[in-house]
Amino acid sequence: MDLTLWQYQFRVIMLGDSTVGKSSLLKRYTEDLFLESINETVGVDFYVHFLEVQPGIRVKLQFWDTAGQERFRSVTRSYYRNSVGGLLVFDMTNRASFEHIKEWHAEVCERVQPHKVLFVLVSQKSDRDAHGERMVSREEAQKLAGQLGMPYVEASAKTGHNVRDAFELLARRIYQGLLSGEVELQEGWDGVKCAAPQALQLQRANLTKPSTVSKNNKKCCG
Ligand SMILES: Nc1nc2c(ncn2[C@@H]2O[C@H](COP(=O)(O)OP(=O)(O)OP(=O)(O)O)[C@@H](O)[C@H]2O)c(=O)[nH]1
Ligand SMILES: [Mg+2]
Repeated sequence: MDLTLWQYQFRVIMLGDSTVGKSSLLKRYTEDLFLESINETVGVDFYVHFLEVQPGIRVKLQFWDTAGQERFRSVTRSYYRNSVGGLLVFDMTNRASFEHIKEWHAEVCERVQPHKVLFVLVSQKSDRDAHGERMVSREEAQKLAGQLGMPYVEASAKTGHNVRDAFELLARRIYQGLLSGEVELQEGWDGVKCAAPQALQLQRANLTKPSTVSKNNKKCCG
């Protein structure tokens, strides 16, 4: 079997201040590696991972790992528009990185209109909570995620805690958005690619069809 075969391709962007651990999250997810000293990202890096979102439905996840440093902002901004999903990352031991999340979110939303990016909020470096270094409580981060309308996950690229969950929660959210019509394929937009658009139409139609099970039940119960 050709392992590069996919039904869908989702483009996902990593966003958040410098040193929060965006590249480390991606390294852990795609290579199961963690490096204590890792180079800062210069401009944008690129990662790929394949995921089965449901049996038989294979998705190619293309990640754009942006540099958190302000001096690269004009480069990273050019990647917002063609992203369907984003991981908004802060470091739970760095209060300022949490306070900047609203700004990252507002900046992306403003620039992608009329498109929409689906997000997950990630509180990174959860391994440091055990050492009493947490500066952002779960409750306040959850409250912010609620206000911004996105799920919240606490993760550690160092231990691997919840890393897969964070990425896959986002991938499944995008897939559900596609099936429900919340996410639409559009000419000239590269956030989502679909190998067989007719198959998607069929899946959507099947979802909206009244269930035959309930019909049968009615008949049987009279
Ligand atoms: N303790 C701990 N350290 C981490 C974790 N994730 C990343 N780090 C460390 O944090 C530092 C910065 O990590 P990066 O992944 O380069 O951060 P980044 O967000 O990609 O930074 P930019 O590329 O500059 O935007 C490195 O020294 C990592 O080893 C984690 O989960 N726990
Ligand atoms: Mg980086």
